[in-house]
Amino acid sequence: MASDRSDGDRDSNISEEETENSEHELSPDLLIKHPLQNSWTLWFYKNDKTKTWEANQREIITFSTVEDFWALYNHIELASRLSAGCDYSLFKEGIKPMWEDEKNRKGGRWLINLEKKHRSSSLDNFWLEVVLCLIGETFESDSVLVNGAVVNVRTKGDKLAMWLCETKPQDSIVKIGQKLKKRLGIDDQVIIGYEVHSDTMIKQGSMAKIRYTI
Ligand code: MGP
Repeated sequence: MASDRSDGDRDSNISEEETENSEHELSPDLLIKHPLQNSWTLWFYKNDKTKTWEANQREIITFSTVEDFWALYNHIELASRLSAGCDYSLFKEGIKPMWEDEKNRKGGRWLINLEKKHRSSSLDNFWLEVVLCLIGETFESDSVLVNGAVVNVRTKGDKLAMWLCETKPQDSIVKIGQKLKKRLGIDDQVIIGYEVHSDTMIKQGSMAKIRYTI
């Protein structure tokens, strides 16, 4: 999963910084990291058939500053490069990325199904945008309803989901979905649905009952 991605721009930034550091002492202001409102934990799921679903979920790291987020993001593999069957989940610290967690038990998810062809064009941008919505508390007062988000890398088509802790009030749940759709630049004609976890758990076939659509 680790990749230490770097591109030309980033390389030149680092070398500029390194040059600066060696010439001057950094002022204390530049050493202070920018705290996030919440601490977030990254989880990685790898489909090992010899283990239970729960045992395949691995807690990777918790971060609580902007700088630590970018250090992590630049270090790990892009979602589009993970093997089929893997997931990344980013949840508020203390919440496990599973239906059974006390904070998820009564909640649900806004689900975005991607067509296969969108892995190369959209998956990584969408996932980054979803993550920035989370850590940037984009949903203002409704951000308290947000538990986390998951990206499922699947041969049949990748999925992105934002997990919320409640299924009501409808207007707050819908507002979050609309904002998410707007941030991702998803066309108005494309309909996304909100599923309640208790329905997803017992779904027959590939579709769970949809509570709200936008
Ligand atoms: P999935 O990984 O969310 O989707 O669920 P996938 O692989 O696209 O499969 P599909 O069924 O949606 O088409 C796959 C399976 O993982 C589920 O059927 C469950 O067996 C298990 N699973 C997924 N989640 C999110 C949970 C969870 O929160 N708790 C438990 N116990 N099992 C889960």
